[in-house]
Amino acid sequence: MEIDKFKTEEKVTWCQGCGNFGIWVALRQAFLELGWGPEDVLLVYGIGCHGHMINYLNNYGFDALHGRGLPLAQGAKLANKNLNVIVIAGDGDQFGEGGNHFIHAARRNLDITCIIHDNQIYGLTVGQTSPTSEKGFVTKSTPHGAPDQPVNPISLSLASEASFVARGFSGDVKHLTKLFVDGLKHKGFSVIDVLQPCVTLNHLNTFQYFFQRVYKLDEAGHNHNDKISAFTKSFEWGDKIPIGLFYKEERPILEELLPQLKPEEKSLVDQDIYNIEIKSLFEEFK
Ligand SMILES: Cc1ncc(C[n+]2csc(CCOP(=O)(O)OP(=O)(O)O)c2C)c(N)n1
Repeated sequence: MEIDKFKTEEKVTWCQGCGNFGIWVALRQAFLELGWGPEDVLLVYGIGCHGHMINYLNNYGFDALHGRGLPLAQGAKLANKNLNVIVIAGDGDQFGEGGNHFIHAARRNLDITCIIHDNQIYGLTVGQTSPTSEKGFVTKSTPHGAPDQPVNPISLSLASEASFVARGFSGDVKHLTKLFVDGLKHKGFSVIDVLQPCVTLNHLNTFQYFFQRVYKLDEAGHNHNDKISAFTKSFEWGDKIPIGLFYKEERPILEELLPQLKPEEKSLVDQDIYNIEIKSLFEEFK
């Protein structure tokens, strides 16, 4: 079982049947297909049930603050461009507290992958409305139904200029693995929003709910190079819910646009900082 090399011996404490299991398996399968070892990857985690994955994956991991995975991940990638950097976020984590980071990370186009465990609820704090909860959704924090329009992760990603935008479903691990492989291979900021049912607290957006509704964009002839079609598809939610790759574009990543990070330069962590002449700098600021 080669896939087990990415796993720790920790006891998994997610609820039985949790949608996080599908993501956990698909991610390990993707690493295997990419030929990456545990040491080739840094995962930066937000705070929430999704963040518990740090205990179950055997890669480099960093537990960020709630919503702050992206700033840390960007710092790590800027310092060491040879690392494959992934952010593991929740819908509350990334679109609530971390919403502003998301917009700017997307348009910056560093070579990072952001995976959102989208269960449309706050899981770890046991069941408050999240930014992606459906309007009218009744929870402890909205007993009369959520009054706000939900954030649309796909159209937000497109409008924020993410260069790879996809949606997966944790009930279809094979399809999700392919999206992870493609997103991780993509040179630039890739977003994969994963429909991840919370079996304990969200009794609306269940596995059954999604099994009845999801269909695959590639099988429906969607052109993922067309941003207008991607936007149109992003608004489809109801009896039919599209999954797959909405949009992909090739454009220079941040590293290619900054002289000090250019491909021919070594990673910042590998550069010699011991014999730098800094006197002239100090003179300038006198
Ligand atoms: C700054 C800050 N605000 C609030 C919290 C409390 N908190 C911890 S987890 C969480 C919600 C988690 O929901 P989500 O991001 O959707 O992740 P899930 O647990 O569903 O995976 C909140 C509000 C916190 N830890 N830090």
